[in-house]
Amino acid sequence: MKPEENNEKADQLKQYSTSNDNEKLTTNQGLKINNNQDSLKAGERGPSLLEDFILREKITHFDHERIPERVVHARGSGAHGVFKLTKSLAGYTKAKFLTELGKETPVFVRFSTVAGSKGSTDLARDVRGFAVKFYTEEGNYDLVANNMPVFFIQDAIKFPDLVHAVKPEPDNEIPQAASAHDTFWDFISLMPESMHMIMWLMSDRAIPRSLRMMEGFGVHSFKFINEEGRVHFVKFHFKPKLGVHSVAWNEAQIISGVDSDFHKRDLWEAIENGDYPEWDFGVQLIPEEDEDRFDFDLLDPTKIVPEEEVPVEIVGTLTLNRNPDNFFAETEQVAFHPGHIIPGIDFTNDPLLQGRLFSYTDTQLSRLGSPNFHEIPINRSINTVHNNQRDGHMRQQIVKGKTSYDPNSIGGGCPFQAMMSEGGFVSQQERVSGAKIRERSKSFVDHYSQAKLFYNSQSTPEKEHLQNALIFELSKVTLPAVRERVVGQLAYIDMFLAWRVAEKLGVEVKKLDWPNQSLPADSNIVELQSEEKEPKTKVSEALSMKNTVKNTIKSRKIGFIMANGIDGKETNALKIKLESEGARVEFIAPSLAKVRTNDGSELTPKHSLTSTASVCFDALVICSGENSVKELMIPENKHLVLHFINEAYKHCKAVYFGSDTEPVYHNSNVASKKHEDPGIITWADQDAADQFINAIAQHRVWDLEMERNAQS
Ligand code: HDE
Repeated sequence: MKPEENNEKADQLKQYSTSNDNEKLTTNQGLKINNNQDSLKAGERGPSLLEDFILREKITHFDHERIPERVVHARGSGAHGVFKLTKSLAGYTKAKFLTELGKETPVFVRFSTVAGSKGSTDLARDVRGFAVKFYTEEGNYDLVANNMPVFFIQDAIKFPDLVHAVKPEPDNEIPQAASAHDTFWDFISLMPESMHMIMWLMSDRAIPRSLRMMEGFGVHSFKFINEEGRVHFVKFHFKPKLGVHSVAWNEAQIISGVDSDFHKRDLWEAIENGDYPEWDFGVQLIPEEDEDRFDFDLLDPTKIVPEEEVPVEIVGTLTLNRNPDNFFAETEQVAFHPGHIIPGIDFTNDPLLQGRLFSYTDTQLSRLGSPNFHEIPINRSINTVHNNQRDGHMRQQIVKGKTSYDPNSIGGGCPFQAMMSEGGFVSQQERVSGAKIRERSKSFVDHYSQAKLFYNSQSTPEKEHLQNALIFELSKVTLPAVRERVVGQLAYIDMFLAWRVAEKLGVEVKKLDWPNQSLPADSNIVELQSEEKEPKTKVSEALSMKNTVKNTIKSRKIGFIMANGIDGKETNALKIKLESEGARVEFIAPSLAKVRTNDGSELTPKHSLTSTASVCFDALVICSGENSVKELMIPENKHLVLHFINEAYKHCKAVYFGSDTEPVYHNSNVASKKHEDPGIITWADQDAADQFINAIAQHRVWDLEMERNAQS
């Protein structure tokens, strides 16, 4: 499906966009403006006049351009797309967009970081939001998901505490978009329920290569209800067709300086290039009667349902195929809400989800300023809205007639309630009873088993990255007691992990003896040790990125380093081969001046050696050509070229050395490469181009990271 085809939402939005064909500049009242360069003054050099309604209108509007940024998830990137159902879920839910095979539903997706302000870097170590608005015929359905399947806390009442702890510290507003500071780790050290999420946050999942290369998870258990009223618990998953891939932490920090819009730009460019990002949409289905079959509580948002215990069934494809026309109107004003739901889907009693159901309307009121935020084009349902809600700031709808109440006879009784058979939403009739209590369920008390499961499921390089992330973060913590408490927590997950981190922090590993801590007697962390369990699933392959999709180089960015005199034929042949596999080639030269090839043609570099960096590419090619190599090796260029290569090498990327590039190769750190490094391909290798393609598809040679770093 092409973006412009069959996209009702696109048509709907078009009505609101201004076209610019030969149109004249006007005020907001439609008055044509004759001079937009000068204000109205008393004489050429005289004072400006209050009478200048054009100046005042323009400046007043400008003064009010900013709206409050989201209190969390402020920095975001959005795109339009389509969801296509490939397998009907009619046995499980009556939601039409999930039952009518082949049905295409327009969507708007917003990805975000959580902690940073709107202008912060994309590459912060953080959770990513993955919020999807499905514009279904039955109303908007929002799946407000994250790229990690669990959360820090079990109860909504702790959310403001969590967010206050991770945000910049209130006295000096430092640090921006970073969890590596005292207040975050102080809070975490006292909240053992966060440990599973901390494993995810310290893993490479928190520094994705691209928004297109990360998973999405609904986190909570939701409910599906079918036509017969049968209930299943459901967990939602998005799995990227390009696989789940991340950058190195050192690389993330450099990207934040070189291109802090790295993810936003990558998403935008991919869609502009027609490399539409795609995800498989999957569900884990659990019959209602099996609710108690697990060694954890399905209502606990700090737990996953291991895929080994309940496989993910793929039922659809999410494709993003159109960039927004206007960031503010669409990506900034889009208002998600887990409570935007449709018949066939329902909530569970997960106490985190229950709190979210309150929070999101409230936040939109404060952020968008009016209960009419649903009338903003990006938020409009494609199903027409009829109700008796009226007026309010910025009301758009002009409702005819006298009645705005129900029941009425004057308006003929309209609008009518819909029966269930007509698509009216009816909540699941769940029997609920219990004393009114403010307590945590005992079934939520095991905080370490799944943290262990996650850690044990990681490959060796992933474990090392996780250890190093903890060392980095905790080294920024100034309070020794906080560091010690975190290490004490880690000891419940893995003794080696705790020891390694402790060693680098200069603290001892002491398994926390909670009752001896100076905590309130009724603190929720007291009962822990006795509840430590072995998870039923010991290792889950789905949790390691090592096992992700590695069979494509589609949309990967390959930097070709070149100078005058490159071998036009050889370079072009490699370029064509890479592009035929879907990769994107960009030329990097000492300057932006055109580069002459040895066969007399000209190439236009996109970047100069100083305007970009290796961290912006997935792989490098050092182009062949004797004269080109000579120019790359003159003193002015040499250190830049070698820095490029050595940095890419350190970040475990694939590097290809064309013929004649021996002088570059021997001057770089790569020269001492072990023969078994499959990421370094030289002129001497057989089937070099194929080997290079395979190496790029592997994403990185993480297994050789230690060796490569030792040589750097
Ligand atoms: Fe959110 N969250 N959240 N959250 N959340 C917001 O709503 C909140 C939680 C998530 O791109 C806010 O419109 C509470 C879990 C995403 O616009 C706010 C709790 C998950 C986005 C809010 C949670 C999320 C938000 C801020 C604990 C993963 C960005 C702006 C009870 C399943 C949506 C806004 C976008 C945004 C509250 C926990 C995902 C304040 C109270 C768990 C992806 O309403």
